[in-house]
Amino acid sequence: MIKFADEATIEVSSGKGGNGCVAFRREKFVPLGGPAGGDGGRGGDVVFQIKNNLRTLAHLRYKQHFKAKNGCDGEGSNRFGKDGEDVVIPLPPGSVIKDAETGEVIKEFVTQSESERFVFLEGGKGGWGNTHFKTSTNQAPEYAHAGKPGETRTLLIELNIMADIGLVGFPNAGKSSLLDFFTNARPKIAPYPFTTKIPNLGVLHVDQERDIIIADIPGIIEGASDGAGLGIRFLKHISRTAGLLYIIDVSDDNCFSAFQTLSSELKQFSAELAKKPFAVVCNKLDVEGAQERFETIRKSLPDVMVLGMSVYNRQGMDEVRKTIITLADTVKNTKPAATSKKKKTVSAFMAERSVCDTDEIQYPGQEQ
Ligand SMILES: Nc1nc2c(ncn2[C@@H]2O[C@H](COP(=O)(O)OP(=O)(O)OP(=O)(O)O)[C@@H](O)[C@H]2O)c(=O)[nH]1
Ligand SMILES: [Mg+2]
Repeated sequence: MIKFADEATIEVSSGKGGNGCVAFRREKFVPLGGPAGGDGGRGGDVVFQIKNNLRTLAHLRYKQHFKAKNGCDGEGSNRFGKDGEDVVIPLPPGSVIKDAETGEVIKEFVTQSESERFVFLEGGKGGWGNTHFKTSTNQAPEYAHAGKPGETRTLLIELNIMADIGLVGFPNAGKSSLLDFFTNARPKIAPYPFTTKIPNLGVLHVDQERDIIIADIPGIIEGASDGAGLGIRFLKHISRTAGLLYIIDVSDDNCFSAFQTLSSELKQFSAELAKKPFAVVCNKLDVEGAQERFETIRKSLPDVMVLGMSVYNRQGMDEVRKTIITLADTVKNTKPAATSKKKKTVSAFMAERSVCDTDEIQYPGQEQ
């Protein structure tokens, strides 16, 4: 099975401060020149920074130890040691930093602002050189301070992909086909279950100002919460969405219980996820008998928005598009203006990149 890099354990260390120096001024014609030992430099910090071109934690698979540079020791003639260089660890938006031992959440990156830097560990302070210890009674101190040590911590980094709309459905229902139709993503589509093995993201371009990110996750089957199929671990990636689309294949007789099965699996994963605004989309209306099944489902769920579509012959697609926009707006309308403004920038950024970009970094949607 392809492993989607959404978890990584890393060890980070800040740099040690440089030692203070013991030195004395020695110059011709300046007898007893006094102490002249400079201070040690500061150790480098451990810093995390959001990088929007990263979409997974694959880069942390190959490098798990990050160490900031130590500060340099102070020198004679009151010269300060150089500060140690920080180690900057890039993370994709949606990353959560946890203490590996306690599981305590240290930081959650919910924005996509690359300017957000999080200094996790500060480097050790540099030690004072002997100049600092000169007093009237001790004019030639023979001692200096050692630099303070850095700190080392083991961290668990988790990634929750950030998307506006999540697609939920049995395998083969047409989730990836929908993503392919509406967005720039080109996921693998095939007539067998579990074609999608890792989440795919796509951007639906609404207008100049607005894009909606849609997440297509691997199919859910009955018992997924107990580990059946690919399980429900990917559901966490749609936990921050504004709304969900349940995709139901109405060319299949299983369709009548599909919604109940899916929503109960979701509930077992997280009650909050199951409470998100949603709509049901019945797909494959072009197939014989599908229209009747669709009508039956619609009648059986009077309080739910149930739409019909066929990606195959482009039927009902406008309605589905409108529903996606309405669902994505639900959160926007309940949040303060500042937040929704941010959201725009977020998605506008996403629009600039193709989900199929080739890079050394693995992107969701790059299924091999
Ligand atoms: N007849 C018909 N077939 C469709 C339609 N939409 C999708 N399909 C087909 O259904 C099959 C499954 O489509 P996918 O989009 O891969 O389904 P999925 O839900 O992503 O499946 P998994 O990734 O396995 O969970 C493919 O063979 C599609 O061509 C439709 O509207 N009508
Ligand atoms: Mg798929």
